[in-house]
Amino acid sequence: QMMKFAWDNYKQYALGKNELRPLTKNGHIGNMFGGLRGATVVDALDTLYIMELEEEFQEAKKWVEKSLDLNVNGEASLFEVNIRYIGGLLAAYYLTGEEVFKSKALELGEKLLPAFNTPTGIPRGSLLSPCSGMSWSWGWASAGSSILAEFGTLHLEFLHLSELSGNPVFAEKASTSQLVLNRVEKPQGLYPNFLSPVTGSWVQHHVSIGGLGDSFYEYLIKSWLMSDKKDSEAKKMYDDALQAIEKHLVKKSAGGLTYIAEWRGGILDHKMGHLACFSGGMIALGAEHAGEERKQHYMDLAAEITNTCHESYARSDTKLGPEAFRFDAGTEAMATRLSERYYILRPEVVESYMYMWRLTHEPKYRQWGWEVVKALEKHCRVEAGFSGIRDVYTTTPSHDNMQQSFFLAETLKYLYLLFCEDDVLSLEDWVFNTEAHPLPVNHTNFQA
Ligand code: DMJ
Repeated sequence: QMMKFAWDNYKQYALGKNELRPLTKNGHIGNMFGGLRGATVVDALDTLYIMELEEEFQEAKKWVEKSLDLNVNGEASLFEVNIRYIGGLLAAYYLTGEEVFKSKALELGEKLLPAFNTPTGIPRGSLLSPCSGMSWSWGWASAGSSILAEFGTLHLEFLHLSELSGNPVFAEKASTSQLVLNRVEKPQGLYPNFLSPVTGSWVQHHVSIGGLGDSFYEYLIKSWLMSDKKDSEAKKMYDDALQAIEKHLVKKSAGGLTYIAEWRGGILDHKMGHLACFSGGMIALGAEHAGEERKQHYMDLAAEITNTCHESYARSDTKLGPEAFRFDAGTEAMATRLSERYYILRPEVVESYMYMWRLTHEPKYRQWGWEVVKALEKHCRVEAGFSGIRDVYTTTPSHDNMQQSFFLAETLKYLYLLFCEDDVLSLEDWVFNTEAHPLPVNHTNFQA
């Protein structure tokens, strides 16, 4: 019902725009996707399909067939286009077998290739009209650098593009990034967030498992799983990275909460972003494939981190979590800055509940998920859709007037899967890209 409500309102007020503005009842285009439109349609396809919202899925499919125009100009984010559009189209293809999704994914994939024309093969973050072949680094990223979570989050989709097209170029591009990262020297074994696509060296020593770093780590373990456990380079990189993270960034608060701090040139910032809360699920997913002596240890670590993220929700008045929470000056798992109190319908905490449920079957994860459902209904549902809120610490929150496309792609999908049987998109046969689009594990034989 929540998905139907979110979709129906998007369709009524914003179909063809990227996102719905539920208060003003109109559409939002934004600046992440260049000239591409319909981000919510493409992000919602697989969720509508698995929820058996047949009529709504057909509406979305029809829009893709008739109106998803890929011959567009404008500054687009390689990362966002990849995880939402390519990921969404690939998942829709694998779930339904409908050719239109495959051909659109391949056509769009071709248009992303100019971003990789750099001396190292590490792509820049942003690309203009694909036909112009121009790409550049984000103005806000340090000294022309590329961002770890952006260029490190291509592997899953690009391997499938090669598999489906028979053209190895996509897999080669993604593997080059992995190779460069594997070879570069890492401070204390950690991966900083900014790397020069020209020299292949780090530009700044900021390490985070939240924003700017997050999905790079996720794609290492998932690349290995998706390759049917053949990509041993990715697995080793994941194992080594997790050990370094645990050694240098994982801390326990005075109140006994385990969290992952950020690292700035050797100095710890005792802050955890909402984005970093995906890591409970990731560590649990990797745990059963760790060495015998570390399996239980990693499951415990995953449970502790997920518990901390739950605390960040439980300690707020709305029972939704802030964008970032801190462990300093007597504060535990709460935002201390006004600018970090908002919640924009993000999925990471329920994502970890879903993995923890599937891997442990402890009922508390379903209970925690249900708390989120109730809080979303109470504080984020407005007359024409769901909206983010500006302050999780007040029960009369002000709404931000944005129904993010990832709410339909991820938050609602993970909540649904939390209450499904384990064989609905089983973790043995599917890996979820970082936008929760399911891609099949390759039980046959493709390799980068
Ligand atoms: C999503 O687009 C993806 O999950 C991404 O990896 C991080 N940010 C958003 C959701 O919070």
